[in-house]
Amino acid sequence: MGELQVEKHVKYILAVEKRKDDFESVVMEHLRLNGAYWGLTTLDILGKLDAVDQDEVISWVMQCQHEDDIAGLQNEDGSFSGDMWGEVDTRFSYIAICSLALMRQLDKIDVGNAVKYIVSCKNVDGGFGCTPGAESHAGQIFCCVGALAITGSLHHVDKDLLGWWLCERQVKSGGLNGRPEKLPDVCYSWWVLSSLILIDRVHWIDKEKLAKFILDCQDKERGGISDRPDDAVDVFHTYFGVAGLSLLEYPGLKPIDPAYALPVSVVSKVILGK
Ligand code: 3PZ
Ligand code: ZN
Repeated sequence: MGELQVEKHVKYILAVEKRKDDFESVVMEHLRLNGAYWGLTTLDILGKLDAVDQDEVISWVMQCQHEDDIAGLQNEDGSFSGDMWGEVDTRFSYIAICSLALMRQLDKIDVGNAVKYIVSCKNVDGGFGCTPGAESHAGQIFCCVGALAITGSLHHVDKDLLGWWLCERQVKSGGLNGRPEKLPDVCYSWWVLSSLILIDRVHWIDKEKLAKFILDCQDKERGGISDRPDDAVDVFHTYFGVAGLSLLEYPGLKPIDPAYALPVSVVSKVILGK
């Protein structure tokens, strides 16, 4: 497996950032703000944020802001739509609650109703889906448990039942999958592990085997991390791999907050003012 290739991953992220005009990047245009978040947060966890020109990043991010606001997307039943077209999903509840908490503006929405909607998406297996009655999925569980953690509502979660479902996601190789019978994938190291930490059940999986699985997904020559060993790397799995290793307390990495998916240092600065 070997060690985390810190310098190689920094080089890989900087190269992706520069390569804005090739085919792959044009196809991914709508993902560029997500890409900036994945790339910059990875650099921060690795302690290498000074590798980018911060003023340049800030002015580019500011260009992406629109007039419309998050609170306007909350519906009568407490759910959130993703945009003006109206699709409803607990992913949007998480994004709204996480962003407003970071801006200390949760008072702009009906938090009680938002929590009620998320709880209505809870299933008999202890997990959560994207809408009421929809199948449990680890990505959706992270969104719901994260939003409940941020709003201080984790008492709505059956921790033993959900912990059981989540720890069953670990397969022989040590990796985690998102649903029963699926292949393991590095990004589920984040969705599953962060949820287990938030409900105090992380000791129910083999942390060492998971760390080994993530390290096995590195491209040791060119940098970057893939979904599973020997696949093509991308910024998304590079971020969730490094973030997963941070949750596993891999040496030399900055700690990441399991609910906000941002470095603990960023969350405390933004929310507590230091
Ligand atoms: C990937 N998106 O819909 S996407 C994403 N997936 O925009 C970004 N694990 O084909 C990258 N799968 C790579 N760079 C994959 C973001 C998806 C997640 C797909 C994926 C990841 C397994 C199949 C949804 C936050 C934001 C968005 C998502 C999840 C969490 C794709 C396929 C889909 C997408 C982008 C590229 C390469 C990168
Ligand atoms: Zn993945």
